[in-house]
Amino acid sequence: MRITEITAEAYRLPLHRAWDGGVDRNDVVVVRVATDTGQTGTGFAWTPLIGAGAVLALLRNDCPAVLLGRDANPYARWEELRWHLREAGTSGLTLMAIAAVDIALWDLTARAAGASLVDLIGRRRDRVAAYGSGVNLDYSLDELLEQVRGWLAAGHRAVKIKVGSPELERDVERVAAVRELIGPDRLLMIDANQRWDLPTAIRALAAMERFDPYFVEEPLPADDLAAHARLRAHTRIPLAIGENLRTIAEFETALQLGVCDIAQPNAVRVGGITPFLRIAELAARHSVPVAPHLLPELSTQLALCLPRVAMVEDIDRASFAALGALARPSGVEISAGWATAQTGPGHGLEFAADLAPIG
Ligand code: SMN
Ligand code: MG
Repeated sequence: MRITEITAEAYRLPLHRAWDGGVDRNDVVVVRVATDTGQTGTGFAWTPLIGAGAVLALLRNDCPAVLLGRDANPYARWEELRWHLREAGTSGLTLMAIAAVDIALWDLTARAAGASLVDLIGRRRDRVAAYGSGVNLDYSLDELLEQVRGWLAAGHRAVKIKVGSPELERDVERVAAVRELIGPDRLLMIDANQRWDLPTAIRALAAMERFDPYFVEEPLPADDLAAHARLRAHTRIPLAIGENLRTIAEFETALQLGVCDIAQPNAVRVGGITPFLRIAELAARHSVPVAPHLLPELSTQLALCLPRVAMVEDIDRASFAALGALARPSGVEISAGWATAQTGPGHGLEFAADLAPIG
């Protein structure tokens, strides 16, 4: 199957309620690939706010040269794209653009085989635990508890809330209130989104340990792995990192340093399904489970195939379905705290035809 056409378009998906820091939308860059055998595949890049225009430009201006006329094999095309784009960087925006193509090629390969993406990769389980998650540091305590009540009503047995307030007392009050609300048996995770420095993280985690966090996510600046190693000596709370690691090499270093107890690659940010699966294999070799970051519709499908998996993130009203981005249900469902996928051929994500293009 040779690639005959590649198109890319960017769309803006307004959030139901803005996230901290003025994030009022998610942008998605949709790629469509066609072959000489009449097969098609759809891929996407995603970003909360920054970079969709740059990713679109890379896809339109710089990717066709190494795709048109070539075999639609995701592994081979991934290596070539990465080499071809290296002078624009080997991380960040470049990987987001490669991800869109890679996801499209996996979709195309699965559809050509008449298989779901999950069956093409290799289904290891029929369901994976999901957790309720929100970007809620700016919520009042009442709003936060209301949000958590909604997750409990939806059947979640695990929830994740933000910490990293300017005042530690505020965080402690919120973590205590959520633990009280969910009871001792459900899992409570906390996410600091890199907001602490080392002494603050040590203090904060000492104060929060009694609420039994299942993990603390991004306690420190993501690129300071040495600081994570120092924090490790001060806390028994497992460390979850990965949403701001990009390359396979970065994950390998974090795993080797022993500072990543739960790995959280984002399938778009790491460059697509091809590197995501390699990262998951590396994590499994270090006895570390993967909790894919966001993108519940794709993350669920990947999680069903991984050697070691923790949970998938059910992000509050920000799945593609909840943002109104899909033409029809994807076949991925999160219900009663479990995520499942019955997608039919490919990954099942068909973007709505009436989304408004950016620019
Ligand atoms: C998060 C990061 C980026 C966008 C939305 C939410 C958050 C999470 O850190 O882990 O859910
Ligand atoms: Mg996070």
